[in-house]
Amino acid sequence: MKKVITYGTYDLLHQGHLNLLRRAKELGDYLIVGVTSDSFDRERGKLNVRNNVLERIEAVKATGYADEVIIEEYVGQKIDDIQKYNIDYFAIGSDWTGQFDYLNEYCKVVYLPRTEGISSTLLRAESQREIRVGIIGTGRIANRFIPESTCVSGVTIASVFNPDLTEAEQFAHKHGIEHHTNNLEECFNKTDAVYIASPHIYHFSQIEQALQSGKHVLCEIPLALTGDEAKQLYDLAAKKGLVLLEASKTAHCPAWSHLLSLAKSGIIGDIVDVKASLSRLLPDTCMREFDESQAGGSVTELAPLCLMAVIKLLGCNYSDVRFYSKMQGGVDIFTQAQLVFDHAVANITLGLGVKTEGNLVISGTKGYILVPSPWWLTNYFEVCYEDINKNKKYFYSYDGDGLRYEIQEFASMIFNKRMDSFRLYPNESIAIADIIGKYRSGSKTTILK
Ligand code: C2G
Repeated sequence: MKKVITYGTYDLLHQGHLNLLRRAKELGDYLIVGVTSDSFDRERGKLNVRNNVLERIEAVKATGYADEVIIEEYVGQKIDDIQKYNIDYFAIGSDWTGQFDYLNEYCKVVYLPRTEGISSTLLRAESQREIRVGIIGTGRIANRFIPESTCVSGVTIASVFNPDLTEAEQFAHKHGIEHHTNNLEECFNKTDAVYIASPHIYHFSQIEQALQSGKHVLCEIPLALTGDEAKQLYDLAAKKGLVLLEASKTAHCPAWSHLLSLAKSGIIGDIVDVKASLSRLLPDTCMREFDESQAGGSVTELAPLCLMAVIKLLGCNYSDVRFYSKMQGGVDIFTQAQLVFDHAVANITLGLGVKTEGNLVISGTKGYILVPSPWWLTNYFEVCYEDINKNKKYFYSYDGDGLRYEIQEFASMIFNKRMDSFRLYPNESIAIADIIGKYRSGSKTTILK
């Protein structure tokens, strides 16, 4: 019996894929099809895949050509599979000609003719209108957002808003954006969705106005300053059938997603303790981050990412939360928060005026996971055990400024009319805002001298 293997993403399965699979099957008696996993595709730069791995596997099975479907998860797997399954032929489309010659050492490599005039990329382009995005606010993060957005297909930056027209104009000029304004309504008229990167105190009213105007919203952290505000906004988005997503960039990066699945699958046993730290000393105290009237301080600036980690790992049902802060000029330059769950505890340490190691340690009954500083730009972590021979290190790519992953998820939610993201559900985002609100109410805080 001659065995054939082929690999692909098979997004929006089309005639080109069918022809390829038929020809591959005709090469032998038994066809194995390797379908790329979502994380493997993300890693190899395929950010715009529309169907998830389960949908893509189902589509391949439905063709009737595959005798067996496997998942391709890592570089180098092809060599392992060919040997493991005793493969005679490795088949792939002619667009890859030459690139898999190294497999000739293990089996015969056949490049099959690619079907012209059709591709997943074309189908994606045809089935989607461009999402015109308006940028609200022109600060540091907005400047990083623009180049990142060009990595995500289907997204165009159509307008930029700043209450100061000259600043809006400068930003538009710098990034080649055709429209700029100091009038929010005008920005909404030019766009389908907005990215809100304005100072914290404007988030609530700007999200509300955008949703009322029928625009999808991606909002920088913190999405809101109290749980009630966040809940109102998510309720409004649901009522309007619009996407509202908190731009918690770590929640969307590939390494973090994998870390979470590993931790949740029990590789370190039951999680009993989570410690996350984030500190950033800023050059001068005149900045917005130190301005009480602009909701500055360590908690509003730095807590959202640490709280995201705690809530994704331990859930939203904590029984108590306490804060310890060091204040300067009306804002907390250092805060440590302790969250108590019935099964675990969590500590977050935040500093705008106190420097500390910015790592994340997740401790469990069988071992622990360490994400070294800067943990929030997750690209590497280590799973550690009592027996250090069992320790394992995981490396991932974290491309550019890492905002492309959240932008891709935002676009995918809009295209697929998906109202929530498993990466950060509305109730989790509300819980984060609620903890920030509890802190700001002051009732749970001890001030350090
Ligand atoms: N294909 C084709 N004709 C098209 C489009 C695709 O013959 N018009 C072939 C490709 O050459 C490939 C298969 O269909 O053999 C799957 O294509 P994709 O889903 O685009 O996957 P790809 O990125 O090529 O993945 O590591 C190699 C990858 O696993 C192959």
